[in-house]
Amino acid sequence: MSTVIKNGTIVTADLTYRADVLVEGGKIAAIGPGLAGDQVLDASGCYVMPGGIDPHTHLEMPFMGTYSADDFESGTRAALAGGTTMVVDFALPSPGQGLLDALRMWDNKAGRANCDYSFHMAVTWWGEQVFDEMQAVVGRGITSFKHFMAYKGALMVNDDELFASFRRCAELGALPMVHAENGDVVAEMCARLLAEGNTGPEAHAYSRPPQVEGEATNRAIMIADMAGVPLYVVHTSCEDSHEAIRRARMQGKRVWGEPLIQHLTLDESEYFHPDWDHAARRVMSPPFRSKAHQDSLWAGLASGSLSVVATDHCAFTTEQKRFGKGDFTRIPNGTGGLEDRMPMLWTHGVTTGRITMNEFVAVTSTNIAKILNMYPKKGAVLVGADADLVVWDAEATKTISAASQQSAIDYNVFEGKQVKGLPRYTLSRGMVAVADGKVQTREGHGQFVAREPGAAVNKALSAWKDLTAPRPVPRGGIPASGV
Ligand code: DUC
Ligand code: ZN
Ligand code: ZN
Ligand code: ZN
Repeated sequence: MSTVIKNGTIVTADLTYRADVLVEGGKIAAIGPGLAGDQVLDASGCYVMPGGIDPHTHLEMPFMGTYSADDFESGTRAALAGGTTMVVDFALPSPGQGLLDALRMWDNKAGRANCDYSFHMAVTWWGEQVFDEMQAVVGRGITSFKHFMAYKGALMVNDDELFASFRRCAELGALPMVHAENGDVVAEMCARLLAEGNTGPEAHAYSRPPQVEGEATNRAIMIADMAGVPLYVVHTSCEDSHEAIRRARMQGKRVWGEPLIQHLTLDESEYFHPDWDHAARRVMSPPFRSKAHQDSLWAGLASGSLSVVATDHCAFTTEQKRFGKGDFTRIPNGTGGLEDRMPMLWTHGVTTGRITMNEFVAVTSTNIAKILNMYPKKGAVLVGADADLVVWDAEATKTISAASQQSAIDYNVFEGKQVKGLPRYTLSRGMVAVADGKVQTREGHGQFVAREPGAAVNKALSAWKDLTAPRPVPRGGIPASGV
C-alpha cells in the first residue's frame, strides 16, 4: 500500500518548496506535483519535514540506584507524538561489565521501540577487554563512544583512559563523545556544600558551575586533537563550553556541540522554587543556567557554532526524585523532553525569528544524521530515504501538561507552557504513527539502524599536526618534540 502526502510545503535543511511526497515500502518513492497513492494524507497549510532525530536519550537506564522511568515503549511513543522519528540511546556498561554484554541488554530493551533507534556505546572503565570489544561494537554498527568526565566513583573516566579510548576511536574510524564536567571538582564541591548544610536541590546547581563544564570541554577538545579524532560534546549548556567549541571550530577542528531544549528554554531560577518537588524534578547535569548562557546557546544555533538540539531524556518520577530528600547528591539526575523538543524549539526558535525553518530541520534532524553517518537514510526528504517524516502544522497550539503526555512520569518540566507548532502526522518508515494528534504507535515497529565507521566527517581534527602520525626519530633515539 502506498501513501501520498498532498498539498504540503517541503522544508529541508537547505530548501523550501511545494511538492507531494509518495511513500512506498517504508521509503520515499517520489517527490513532485500531482502524485497519487492508495492512502492520502492532507498536508494543506503544513510543512513536510524529515522526522526529528534525538541523539541523546537514556531509556530504562540503571542510574543512581534506580532506573529511568521511560522505557523504549513509552519513550519512543513520546518521541513520535512530538514529531521525533528516531532516538539514539546510550548503552551503558556498569564498571567492569563488558561492552558486548551491555549491548545485549540494550538490544533486548529496545525490542519494544515504536520508532527506529541506534545506540552510542559508553566507555565507563578502561582495560584490555574494552579495547578489544570496541572493534566488535563498531562491527555491530555502533560507531560512537561516550565518555563521562563526571560522576566520579561511578561512570567517570580519567584523562589517561580518555586519551587511550580516543586513540582507539581514531583507529576504528569512530566518533568519541563527552559528558564534559570536571568530576573531581564537582565531587569536592558536593562534599563541601553538604558539610555546610546545603542539602536542597539549589545546591546541585552550586556544585556544577559553568567553569567545570568549560574546563572539561577545553580539556576534551585538546585530548581529542592529540589523539587525532573529531569530538562531539553532549549537552552544551553554557557560554564557557560553547566558547571552547567555537574556538576549536575556528581553528579547523571537527568539534560539535549539542545544546538541550531544556537549557535553551528553562533557567536556574527553577532551583529556587519554594516547592522542593518542583526544584528536584529539574535536577539534571549540567544544571539549568542563567539567561545570558541561554542567549549564548541560541546564538550558537543561529551562527552554526552549535549543531544539534537534543533532550538527554532521562525521566524520573517524583517518588524517585524524593530519594534525595535531605541530600541533593542523591536526587536522580535527569529530565524529560522527548515529546516537547520539536514544539518547544519551533515555538521559541522559529516563531520568534531566532532560527529559520531550515535551521530548525538542520538542528533537529539533518546535522546529526550526517555526524552519525546515517544521512540520507535518515534526516532527508529525498527519493530512497526512509519515510520518517513529520507533517508540521505551524498554526496548531496546545498547553503542555503531564495530564496529556505520553511519558510515564507524573509531571512535565514544561508544564503550562504554550506551544505553537505541532505534528499533524508523524510517519515512522511509512507507518502513520500520529494522525491529527492521535497517537497510534505499534510496539516493536522500530528497527535498529546500523552505522558505518569512517564517515567523511570522521577524519582527524587537524591533520597538519597529527600527533599519531609516524615522526622521525633523531640520533640518540629521543622522539622529536613538537610537530
Ligand atoms: N545527566 C543527567 O542529568 N542525567 C543522565 C546522565 C547525565 O549526564
Ligand atoms: Zn551527560
Ligand atoms: Zn511546581
Ligand atoms: Zn545523557
